[in-house]
Formats: sequence, C-alpha cells, structure tokens
Amino acid sequence: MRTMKNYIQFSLIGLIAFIIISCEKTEIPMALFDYQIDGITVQFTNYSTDATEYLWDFGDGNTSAEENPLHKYSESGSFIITLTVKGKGGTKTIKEMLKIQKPALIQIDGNFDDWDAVPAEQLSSAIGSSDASLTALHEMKACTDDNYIYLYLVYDQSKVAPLDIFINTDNNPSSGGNSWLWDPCGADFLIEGFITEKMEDAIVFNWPSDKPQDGWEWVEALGSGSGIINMSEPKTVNGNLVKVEMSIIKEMLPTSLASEIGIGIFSSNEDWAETGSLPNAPSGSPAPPLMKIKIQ
Ligand SMILES: [Ca+2]
Ligand SMILES: [Ca+2]
Repeated sequence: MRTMKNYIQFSLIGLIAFIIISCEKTEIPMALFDYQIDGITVQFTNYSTDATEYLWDFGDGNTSAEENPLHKYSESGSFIITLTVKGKGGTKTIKEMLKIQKPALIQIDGNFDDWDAVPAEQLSSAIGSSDASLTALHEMKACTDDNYIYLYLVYDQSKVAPLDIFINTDNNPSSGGNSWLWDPCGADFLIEGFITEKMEDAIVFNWPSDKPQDGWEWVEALGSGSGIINMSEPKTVNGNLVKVEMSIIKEMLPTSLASEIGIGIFSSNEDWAETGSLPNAPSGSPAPPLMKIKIQ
C-alpha cells in the first residue's frame, strides 16, 4: 500500500510539473492595448502578454510592427485599430474603434497668432487699396478646414455696421448674382449681418437659379439666429481700426462647396450707405474678381 501511495504522490507531482511545463510552452498570447489621443496623433501602449511579435493596422491603410507605436492620422474620422500578436502559443487579434477629430485650424478667441501658423498654400488674403472709392474695409484673410471657413477682417469700426459676405460656392461665374464691386462674381449665397452684433443676426440668402444674374434677387435661405457665424470681439489695431476673426459653419451653408470658392465682402454704415469692399481696386480701375479660397 505504502509503495502504491508513494507512487500516486510521485505521479501527481509529476503530472502537475508536466502541466506547468506544458502550459509554459503553449501559453496562448493575449492581445491588449490602450491609447492616448492628442489631436490627430495617437500613442498606443501595448499590454499584450506572451507575445513576441506585434502587427498593428491603424485602419487608415497604415501598419506598424512596433510594440508601442506612435501614429499620426491625416484625416478626421472613425478608424478600426487591429492589433495581432504572435507568441509561442499562437496568434491573437483584438479590434477597437477610435475617433479622430482634427483640431480646428483657427480658434475664434480674439488671439490672432493662429493665423500666422496657417500654411501659405491654404491662406488667401486681400489688402484694400487706399485709392479705392470705398475704404472702410482694410484687409481680409481666409482659410478653411474640414468644418469651417475662417475669415479675418481689419476694418474701420466707425464706418461699418452691416456686413455682406458674397460667396460663389460653385466657383461658376455664370450662376448666382452679380455685383458692380466684383467681376466676375456669380455669388450663389450671401450672408448678411451686423458686425456690431457679432454677426449673431446673420441671414443667409440664396440666388434663385431661374433669375437673371443682375439686380437684387436674393431669397432668404437660413433665418437670423442660426449660429452659422461665430465672431470674436473686435481688437483695436490703431485708432478706429479693429480686427476680428470669424468662422462660418460649412455644413450650414445650404449647398456643397466646390474645391475652390470665391468670396467678396461689402460693408455699409448704420444708415446703410456703402463704406467698404474687399477685394477692391483703385478708383477708375476695373472691378477685381472675388478672392479665391481653397476648400479643405
Ligand atoms: Ca484665434
Ligand atoms: Ca456661382
């Protein structure tokens, strides 16, 4: 009996040892990771176990074999991350979706430093001519990102109350309304509001496609208070000259935008008398075209 018992004990110990050894040999890897998003850059941290090889698929067509990769996305969107790990015990795959939101190109905060950081190829600008007949608007800049059209405007605040922003959204001068201020024009949409009210009362007008291009045929497309424009507080440049920055929500314009659009801005005083326009030209010169803006 004793011999038998010893044999069983020995066998049990052997079996346990065998199980431990064989488990060590064939431990199936576990795929696990975490991540930290900073704008469009994601730092992945690998918490996988029993793996010696890693393959990351970032869901945007890019891959990596690093253990803890840092990846930069070029677009906003939802991406499915696939991590496949390999070890002695086999292969495991885990998937997780993450959302990337590109930070806004311009913050509407009254700090104008962000305009200096806009890549030159994305920035349009127009400086007013001091010899023009209307001089209340001094300078404008524009750029766009996924969600917004941004405008920067320097103007004489003693002469500007309502502001009219003409936009040739299809970049076709043969559709939309014309103006004596710009040639060619063909503005399909007009946003009109009081800059003195931070454009919060802005109304969006559309030029009906069945109307001739001259005259004033604008029809309201989006009423006041829609929030399509966000504007900063005016900041003094010099005397009555102030600058503001504003954003227009692309999605709220009741149209799709061509890859390049045209824009012109016109100002009036409190009595609705014309005071400024951009782009402009010296008196007696032909009217300039609308300023072109590249749509991102
Ligand atoms: Ca800013
Ligand atoms: Ca047009």
